Amino acid sequence: MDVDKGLSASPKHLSSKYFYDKKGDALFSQIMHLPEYYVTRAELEIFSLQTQIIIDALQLNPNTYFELIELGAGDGLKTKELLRLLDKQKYKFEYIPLDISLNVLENLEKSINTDFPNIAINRQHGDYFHVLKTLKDSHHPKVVLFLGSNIGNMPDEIAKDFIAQLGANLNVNDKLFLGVDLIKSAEIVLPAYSDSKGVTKAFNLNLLTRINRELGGNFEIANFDHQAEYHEAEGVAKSFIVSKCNQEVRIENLDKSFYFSTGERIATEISRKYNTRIVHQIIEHSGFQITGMLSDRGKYFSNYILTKEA
Ligand code: AVI
Repeated sequence: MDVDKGLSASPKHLSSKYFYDKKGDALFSQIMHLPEYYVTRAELEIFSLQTQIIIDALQLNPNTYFELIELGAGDGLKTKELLRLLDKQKYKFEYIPLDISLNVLENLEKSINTDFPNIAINRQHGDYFHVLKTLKDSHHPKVVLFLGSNIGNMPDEIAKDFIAQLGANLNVNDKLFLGVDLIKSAEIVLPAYSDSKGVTKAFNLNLLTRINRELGGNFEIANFDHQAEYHEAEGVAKSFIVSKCNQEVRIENLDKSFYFSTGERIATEISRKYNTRIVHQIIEHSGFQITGMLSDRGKYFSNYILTKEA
């Protein structure tokens, strides 16, 4: 349905949430290690060098049981830095990672059980909006981690709505630890979304391979290219799939053909970059206040501590 709607629209679009099948997970994992993709490294630096500062900023009480919920947990690389210190300092908590990919969650659970046998883990499979409703079921204090600038893949209005819903489902003093990529020059941002090895290209075009496999499409992948765009004034990196020629593509399960002209683009992803003004806009009317902020030494990335107020 989404695919039909997106490819019938003008301009055409496909949702970035469909990037993450098994191949997409593996490609994103590669992206995180690319020299051009500074995002993961910058946030990992914050988690490795400022772990105690994070714990202090979250105002956790070692004797009060809490839930550590991670939205879009991925491989948990950064979170493990925090888990290690919480475990060492004998905090009482349950780690609840949520991800849209079951494959990613299974791997994460295995590695947490191996690395941290004392930490209770309760994985949740689904999309972000799904977890919101389950939050109210428990009355323990909560820390929600939303890292990696994952929020940047939502248009501002959706992000605002999401944070408001999150706020409405949390209690006073609960925390949202939000990781955002900061607005910076195109010289730095653009290569992160159009790397020299073509991994991001493969990640983007995998959407078409997925439509071929799951919906009986006949996309000729070589007839499409990857394109990234970023203007510092706007602060949003945008990814597109571009048709290299005039062509028609048949999608059997939709019983429909779609026409692409040379140079025509399918919008596939936005990655918003932030500053404190934009974070303020996004949390407006959500009941959250900014009560802290940490950055890496290069000032590429920030983690905001948002506290739910009365
Ligand atoms: C998951 N997300 C925050 C990544 C980003 O930077 O927007 C996805 C990504 N797309 C291309 N490269 C990485």
